[in-house]
Amino acid sequence: MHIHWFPGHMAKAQRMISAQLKLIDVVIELLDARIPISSANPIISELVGAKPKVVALNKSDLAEPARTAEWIQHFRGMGFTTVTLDAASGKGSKELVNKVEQEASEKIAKLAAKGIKGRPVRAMILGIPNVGKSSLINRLLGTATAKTGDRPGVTRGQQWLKVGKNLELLDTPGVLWPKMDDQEVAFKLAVTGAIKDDIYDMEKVILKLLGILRENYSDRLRERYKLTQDQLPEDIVELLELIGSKRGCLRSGGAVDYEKARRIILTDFRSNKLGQFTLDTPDQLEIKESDLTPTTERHF
Ligand SMILES: Nc1nc2c(ncn2[C@@H]2O[C@H](COP(=O)(O)OP(=O)(O)OP(=O)(O)O)[C@@H](O)[C@H]2O)c(=O)[nH]1
Ligand SMILES: [Mg+2]
Repeated sequence: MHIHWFPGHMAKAQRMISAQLKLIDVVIELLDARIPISSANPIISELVGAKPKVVALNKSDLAEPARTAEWIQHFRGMGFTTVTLDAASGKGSKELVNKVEQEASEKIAKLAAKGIKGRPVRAMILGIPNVGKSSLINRLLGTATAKTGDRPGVTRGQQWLKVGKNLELLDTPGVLWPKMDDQEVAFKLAVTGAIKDDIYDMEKVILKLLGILRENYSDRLRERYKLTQDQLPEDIVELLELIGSKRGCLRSGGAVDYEKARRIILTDFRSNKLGQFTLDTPDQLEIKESDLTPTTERHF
C-alpha cells in the first residue's frame, strides 16, 4: 500500500502555518489517541521548532483508556505538556486551556513588562487531517463556528477565533506528510480516517484490519457479528464473506457484496461498535520518537 499523496492545498497549508507561527505563543498539537505515534507528523514538529507546545491526545473516547494513560505518562516523561482530550464532548478541554495559558505565561509576563498588558494568548491548533482541530475550537467556543466533518480535508483556509478574553485560536487545515514510507503508519492513518477513503486500497486495509481483529480481538468480532465459537475462519477473505452474509450484504443472486461488507466493518471500527482501540504500542517508539522532537536535520 504505497501512498504518495501531497495535494496542492497541503503545501499551501504548510506555508500558511510557517507564516503564522511568528504570531503564535503556543502550539496545540492534536494527536489521535488511538495512534499517538503514527499521527505525529514529523513536518509539524519541524515547523513548530522550539515554540511552547501542548500535546493533546484527542478522540480519547475511541481509544483504550489504560493505553492512553500509558501514553500520557510516556509523553510527560519525554518532557511534553500533555493532556487527554475528547473534542467531541469537550472532556479535557478546560485542562487543555489551562495548560496553554501556563505555557504562554512567560511570554505574556514579558509583554506586560514592556507595557503591553492584557494581550490574549495566541495559540494555533495543528494536527493531521480529521484529528478534530475544528471540533476542539467549536467546543471551546460553545458554538459550531468552525466547519467540521467526518472526513479529512474539511478545513481549507485559516480562521482566528476568540475564546473568552484571554485566548485567541487559529484553526488550520490538516497536514499530512508528502510520502509515507512506513506502511504500518499508512495503514493506521487510513483505518482511522486521516487519509481520504478514495485514495488508498480499501480492500487491503480492511483485510489487514480483519487480520488484527481476528488475532487480538476475536471476542469482539464474535459478539458484534454474532459468530459462533467455531465460526472464525483462518482465511481472512472467508471471514469477510461470513461477516458479509451475516449482515445481509448480498447481491441479487445471493453472492456476498464484499464492498458493502468492508464498509460495514470500517464504519463499525471507526465508530466504536467494535469497542475501543489503541493501535500504536510502545514497541514502535524507537523508530518514531524522533518525529516528535524538533530537529533541524530532517529533510522531506
Ligand atoms: N469520537 C470522537 N470524534 C471526534 C473527536 N474529535 C473530533 N471528532 C470527529 O472527527 C471528525 C473530524 O473532526 P474535525 O474537527 O472536522 O477535524 P479536523 O482536524 O478539523 O479535520 P480537517 O479540517 O479535515 O483537517 C468529525 O466527525 C468529528 O465529529 C473526539 O474526541 N471523539
Ligand atoms: Mg478542520
